[in-house]
Amino acid sequence: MTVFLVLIVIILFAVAIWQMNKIYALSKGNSSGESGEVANEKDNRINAKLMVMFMVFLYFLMFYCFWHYSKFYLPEASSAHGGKYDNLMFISIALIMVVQIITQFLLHFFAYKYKGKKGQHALFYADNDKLEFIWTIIPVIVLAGLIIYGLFTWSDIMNFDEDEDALVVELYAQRFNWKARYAGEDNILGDANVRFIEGINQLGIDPSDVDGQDDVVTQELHLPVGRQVVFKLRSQDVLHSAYMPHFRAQMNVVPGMITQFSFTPTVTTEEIRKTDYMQDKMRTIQEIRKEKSKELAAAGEPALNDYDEFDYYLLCNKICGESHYNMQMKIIVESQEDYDKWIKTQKTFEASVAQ
Ligand SMILES: [Cu+2]
Repeated sequence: MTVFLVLIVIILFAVAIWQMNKIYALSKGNSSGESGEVANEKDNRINAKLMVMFMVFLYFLMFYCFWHYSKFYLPEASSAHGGKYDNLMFISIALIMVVQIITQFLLHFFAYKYKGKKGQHALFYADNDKLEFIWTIIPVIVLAGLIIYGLFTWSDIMNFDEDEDALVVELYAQRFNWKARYAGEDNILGDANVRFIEGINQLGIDPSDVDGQDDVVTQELHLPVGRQVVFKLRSQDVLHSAYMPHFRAQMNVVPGMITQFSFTPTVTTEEIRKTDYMQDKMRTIQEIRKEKSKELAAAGEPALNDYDEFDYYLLCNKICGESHYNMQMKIIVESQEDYDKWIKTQKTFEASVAQ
């Protein structure tokens, strides 16, 4: 790959030198009119047609990409605010699509229509206040509308009120794993600081803080469906980003400060597994894995392990080191009862220290 890139650079450099040489010769007036460097009627016609062909190619490429890559779209959001987020995204993309289809057409069509012709000169047209007003005011109104709509959506999602019964969970990022800390019976997270990290106390919970005694540290993130969750995010080392694509949630995790995000999960893990979207997706993934396993077997390597059920994941979305790609934690959205059952099986901070 490196050799290939170096070769391309050398070739492009040679072409650049060659072109500069040609420009230099042109500027000296050494070219010989018709047969030489100055474009003639035929060149102009060819270039005009190429312009139209390029436009058709661009349109084709755009629709092909939409068709071919649409299978990578995320399913409907599994959080209460997700719909608003998707709406904003859809409106922005739709607007960009409409405007670019029109402007691409105008750009290439005019290049075709007004191709160079012998004896034809451009019209001298100084200015037109009305035209300038129109093409200034329309983008101003559209952009202002889009920005205001975006700001409202943003503050709607980010400035949340904490419900009385909101579940408080800390997400703790370390290169290269996540841990979750539940606030326990009192729903208050105990103070924590890296200075307290010792032995089993990997999150640095302050052992003298009463609020921290009932905190529960887990390797899996269980969330009760339909209940607001308030995430408090901390990082032990570098900048990470907590990314939960199915819930349309992402927040930077910054060492030395606590960031937060909140959402209400609306679709349980069981429910999303049963959707047509997920069933289709799993079938495709399993086929790909089967093929890959065959290849691996042929090379004498162990086959891939089974992957038959979808799970939500919390991922890291900041390149934080060599194993960043594998920094993830399983998320299980379940009923309040199932959640209660699960959290009872987990050890409190007090109990694990005593042990
Ligand atoms: Cu990370």
